[in-house]
Amino acid sequence: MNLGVKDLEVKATEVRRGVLDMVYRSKAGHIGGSMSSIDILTTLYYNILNIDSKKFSDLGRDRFILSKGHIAEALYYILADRGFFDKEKLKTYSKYGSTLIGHPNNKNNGVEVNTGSLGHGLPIAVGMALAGKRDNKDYRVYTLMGDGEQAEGSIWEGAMAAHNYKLDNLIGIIDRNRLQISGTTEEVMALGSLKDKWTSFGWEVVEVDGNNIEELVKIFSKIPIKKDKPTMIIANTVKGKGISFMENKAKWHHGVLTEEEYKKATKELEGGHLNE
Ligand SMILES: Cc1ncc(C[n+]2csc(CCOP(=O)(O)OP(=O)(O)O)c2C)c(N)n1
Ligand SMILES: [Mg+2]
Repeated sequence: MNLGVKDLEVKATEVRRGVLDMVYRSKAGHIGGSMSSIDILTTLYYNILNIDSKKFSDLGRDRFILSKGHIAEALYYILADRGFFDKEKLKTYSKYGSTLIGHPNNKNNGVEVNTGSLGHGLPIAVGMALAGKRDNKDYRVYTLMGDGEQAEGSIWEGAMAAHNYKLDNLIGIIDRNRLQISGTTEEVMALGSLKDKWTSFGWEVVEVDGNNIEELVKIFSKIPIKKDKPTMIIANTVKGKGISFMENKAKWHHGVLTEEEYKKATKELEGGHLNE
């Protein structure tokens, strides 16, 4: 699938509405971090990734790993919309007995890896990218991490290995929304310059506005930026993007909406994508 920028923006708003409904219905989920990542996920799933819902086991497919697994609802909505499973099933999200549990679960077609324990997506992606090189396959491996997640030591082991094995088929994305579960990333575990850190680990690093789909399409289309080097995209975003009372508020990391808040959020999203 290869939607243009305008259609991607419309789709991102649709995904935001879908996720809002899922979280409101089940009274569970991580809405702030979903909203910040939805423009990135929409760009990947509707323009960049080479995947086919009918042939998900194809060994040549691109791989996407949602390392910040707590936003499973956004991944589930997109996978259902792309035909990996029935959209009706989204109504069971986070309900007892459903396979659509609160973190990505590979009992559902389209989910590569079970994630949720932060810090594991990148090391797994490194293994997949290395396998691709050794098998002479030309697929790419993408993984989306949080900025709070950068505190996990396993990420930096993966970072070294990716450089060591010259994995230019590996693309990391950091959702740099500057918030984590209980406050700002600088308060909880200061990150300093992520660009300097990843550059010093041997990655090619670019920074983009992660809520600007036009910029995202442009940068993803240039990969690999440097031969033999893994790429890190630092995507500056707003946590809660698109719903005014959630934007930049740590309390909406996993907040549950009242009926009044739900109505307000729905109305705001009716206006379309905020980049316009
Ligand atoms: C290993 C591990 N420790 C703690 C948690 C609990 N937890 C879930 S989300 C979260 C904050 C993550 O912040 P960030 O990576 O910035 O995510 P985002 O802001 O994009 O939602 C934490 C600490 C977890 N899922 N895994
Ligand atoms: Mg964050």
